Amino acid sequence: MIGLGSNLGERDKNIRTALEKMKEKGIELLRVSSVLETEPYGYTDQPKFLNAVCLVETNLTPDQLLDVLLEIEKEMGRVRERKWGPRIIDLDIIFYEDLVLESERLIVPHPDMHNRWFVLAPLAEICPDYVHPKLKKTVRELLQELTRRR
Ligand code: A4P
Ligand code: MG
Repeated sequence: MIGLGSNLGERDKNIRTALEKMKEKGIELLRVSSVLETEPYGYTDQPKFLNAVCLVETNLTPDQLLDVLLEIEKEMGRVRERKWGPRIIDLDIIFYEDLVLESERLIVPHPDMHNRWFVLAPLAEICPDYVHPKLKKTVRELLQELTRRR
């Protein structure tokens, strides 16, 4: 499961381009959520985001998948400036099957996904019953909890 976000330039086009590039690189898109406009999270003094998530099928290992995603970000001209700051495109691995992985460069499931409406809302659209392998709760439950907390 991959999360997409953009809050610079032609945001909708950036999301579409990233999806196209994933396909070109042999990542099969099984389901793609709606694209939602979301309030910036973390560093809030920045433009609104468009966010989406997609369920993919790939033979790539998590590390290889991350490499491909970083390559796409680079091809699309993303420059890393501020943590949580504005970006043309941000591609995150949210889940990888029911794998739990914490290495130097990659943490799966994404460590903050359960606190992020912009991840959980589109996820709930395409896979509400998916169980978070570490928290042992469904996406639907995580979204309900977050909504209650907000
Ligand atoms: N990395 C570790 N785990 C992962 C993973 N599961 N998926 C490492 C992808 N990357 C992972 O990422 C830095 C490094 O994280 C990668 O090189 C990889 O080795 P980054 O995207 O360059 O860093 P960043 O984006 O500046 O910081 P961070 O904490 O990753 O930010 P996030 O979590 O990506 O959040 N508000 C709204 N509404 N919508 C958004 O999409 N996005 C952010 C950025 C903030 N606020 C937002 C949104
Ligand atoms: Mg990221």
